[in-house]
Amino acid sequence: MAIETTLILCKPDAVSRGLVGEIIARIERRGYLITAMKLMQLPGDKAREHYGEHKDRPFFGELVDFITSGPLVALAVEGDGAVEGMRQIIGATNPLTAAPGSIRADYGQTIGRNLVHGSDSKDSAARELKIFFEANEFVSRKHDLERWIKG
Ligand code: IDP
Ligand code: MG
Repeated sequence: MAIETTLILCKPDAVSRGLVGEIIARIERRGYLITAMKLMQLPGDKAREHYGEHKDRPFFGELVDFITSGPLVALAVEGDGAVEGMRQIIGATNPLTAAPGSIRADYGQTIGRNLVHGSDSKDSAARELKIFFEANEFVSRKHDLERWIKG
């Protein structure tokens, strides 16, 4: 067992289209546990920090404008191999090449409006979770983990 926590964002397009419940349902159905959750509008400085790895890419400005354009829902998601598992549920970056059954394939059309963010590694998850949550905003799902995941 390698219990990990990853950062998931329901981006502003997901909130605007009313798809947050659908996304959370898929996370819960997989058996992952939500340990923190927040509806917020991201300030520009945090958006630039979150997407720092893309700062030299031509789409960086658009990316920051979009992620700060309206409310998003940030989630900390815990489970066995949750970083890779959530990337699988979300699907490839471009909805056109995302696997059928993934969120991006089922609900997305374009790379710039692909609905969900998921951390791409354990190191990214640790870095990104700190941008969105304070330590005291996480709850323990220890008992659910024991009952449903480790059981
Ligand atoms: P990921 O979200 O699948 O990890 P990244 O390569 O980290 O993909 O890119 C971050 C976000 O930037 C993507 O989710 C997508 O919305 C946007 N993006 C990535 N590549 C492009 C592009 O070529 N044009 C426009 N937007 C892009
Ligand atoms: Mg990424």
